[in-house]
Amino acid sequence: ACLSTVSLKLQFLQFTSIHLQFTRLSILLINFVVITDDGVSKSFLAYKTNSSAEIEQLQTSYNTLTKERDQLQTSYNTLTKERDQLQTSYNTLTKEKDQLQTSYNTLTKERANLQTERDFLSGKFTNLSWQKFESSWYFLSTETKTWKESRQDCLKRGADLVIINSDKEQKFLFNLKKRVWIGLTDSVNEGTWKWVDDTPLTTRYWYAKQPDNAGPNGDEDCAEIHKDQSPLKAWNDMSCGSKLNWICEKVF
Ligand SMILES: [Ca+2]
Ligand SMILES: [Ca+2]
Ligand SMILES: [Ca+2]
Repeated sequence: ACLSTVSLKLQFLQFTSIHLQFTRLSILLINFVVITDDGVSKSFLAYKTNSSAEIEQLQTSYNTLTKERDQLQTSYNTLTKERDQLQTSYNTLTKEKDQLQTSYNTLTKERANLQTERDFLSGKFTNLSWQKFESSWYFLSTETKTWKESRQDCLKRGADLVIINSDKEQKFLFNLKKRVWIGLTDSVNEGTWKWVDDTPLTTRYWYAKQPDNAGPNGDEDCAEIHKDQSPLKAWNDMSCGSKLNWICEKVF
């Protein structure tokens, strides 16, 4: 039959639209069913897609998005690795913190013990007629002895003859108002004065014209503080065999 002589009845219209994620590519499908007067039916399928320009654009954005996704994947992997490293560091630091805490607790306990011990020893030292000045303890003898015997006495007490390190210390010793041996001698090398710990003499508190090495019996190789001079000009060299008081110093 000829289509122009038949009446057309549009029986059924169907379309399907598919949206693809990312690409937004859509396809429109239309199914026509035509029925002629003599009951013959025919179906036509029509479809429409995006234009090729659109498709190209979509392809480009798809590629860009793929690239971006890959970069994100790489970043994600890197970040995952970094997170794992940080986790490891965190665990290590946590362990170290615990160890330090333990050390700290132990040291705190030890410090408390040492403070108790120090207080106890301070009392003992004071009873044994030692006196404290700045960071040292000093023992002033009541007897007189030669320089060598004086030093022996100090060593027996766990100390040594005093070494003078500052004006303050010199003034403190001078104010004891006694003629005392100090830990200074030139007996090894005439004219080269050394402290008992072997350090050379740098700051001097000699009285005028001293040291003169001019004793009645020859050499004067040991140093004393002479109580009648001025505080910072008070030293004299004496014959080591003379008997004087002495001062021991214990440094803490
Ligand atoms: Ca000293
Ligand atoms: Ca001398
Ligand atoms: Ca002298």
